[in-house]
Amino acid sequence: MKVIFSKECLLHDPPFEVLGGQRVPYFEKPERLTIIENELRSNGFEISEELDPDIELKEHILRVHSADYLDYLETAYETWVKQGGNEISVLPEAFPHVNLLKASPNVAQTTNAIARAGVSSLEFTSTVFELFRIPHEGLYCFDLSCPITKDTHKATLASLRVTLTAAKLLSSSALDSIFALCRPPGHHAMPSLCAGYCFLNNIAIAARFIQHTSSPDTTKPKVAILDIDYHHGNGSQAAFYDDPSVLYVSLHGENDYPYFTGFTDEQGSGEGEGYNFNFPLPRGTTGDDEYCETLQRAVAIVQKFEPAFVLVSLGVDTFIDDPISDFKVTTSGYLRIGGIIASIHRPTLFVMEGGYALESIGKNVSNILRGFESK
Ligand code: OKS
Ligand code: ZN
Repeated sequence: MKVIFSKECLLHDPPFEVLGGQRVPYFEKPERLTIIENELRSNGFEISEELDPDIELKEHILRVHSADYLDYLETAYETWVKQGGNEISVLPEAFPHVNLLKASPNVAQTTNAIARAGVSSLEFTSTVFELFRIPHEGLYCFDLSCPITKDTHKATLASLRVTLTAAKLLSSSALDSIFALCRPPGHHAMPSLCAGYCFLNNIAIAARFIQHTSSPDTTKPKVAILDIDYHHGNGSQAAFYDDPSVLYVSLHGENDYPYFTGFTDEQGSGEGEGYNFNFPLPRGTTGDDEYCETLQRAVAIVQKFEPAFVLVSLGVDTFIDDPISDFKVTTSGYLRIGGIIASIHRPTLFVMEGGYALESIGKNVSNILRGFESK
């Protein structure tokens, strides 16, 4: 399997995050990628650092994200520093609650950079915003895991370019699979919100990219997103919630981050009803057998949809020793997981998401890809 990678993805390197009520070293580290890169190289994978320079990122980003959010990501660091913020990172400290917005319609009009980072939760409060005619600006984060450093946006764009280069190669050639080895990850990012280490939703943008760049005389290809990261991809789910041309299927830890989404009764809306499937699995007990059984059911749903392409949100934070997650999948379990995904028999784009057990992350990712290839 061909692997696309870029060293620019390593530039995002915040020193800390706030997790479980504590300041801790940032889990989503650049080393994650270099460890995977090295492991894949020693397993004989072909790794290409040649990115497609012709893809107009902005045009494709705007199919998923809002223009004001993209502008924010581009300028947040500079504005923050100009206003006297520390030079380490932009990190919000205040999130106006929906009830605060109701009581004070001017809350989003602040020009203070600290407030702009946190004035937030547009996705949850957009109706309130419309009701009170609050301008949709400055509303960009819902947790404390997305510090924006000097080079964050550069790394984020590289991450997306890796993904879209891979998507283009897959959709324009006879390849049956390809892996976008990239970070920061994407599946939590919403139209106007960063969260959970994610800034731009790589896989959602890739799905739209494939649909919009496919040959005009064929019908718009159906795309399935299979999300095997430990966490629910709230951003990917939301991007296609009312769209029957993109199926979203996720397996994830029940009652864990991002907490407010990923329930079984989230099945899509309007025309998209019946094209969104969530499989929350119990924390603490879900191991290889339980996981693979549910994955088989998820794969059957994908097969029935008959997608032209399958996009996999590849997280290995389902691993037994992952420091922030609670499943018990083993290194050899990932071989089985790769094999089950291969049984869909469709051109498949793997996009890197989470996974934080540095000692095993390389082997775990490599096993998914090897398991896929050996079927
Ligand atoms: C809390 C965020 C902690 C969990 C982030 C999970 C990131 C991930 N502020 N998503 O797939 O791996
Ligand atoms: Zn995750």
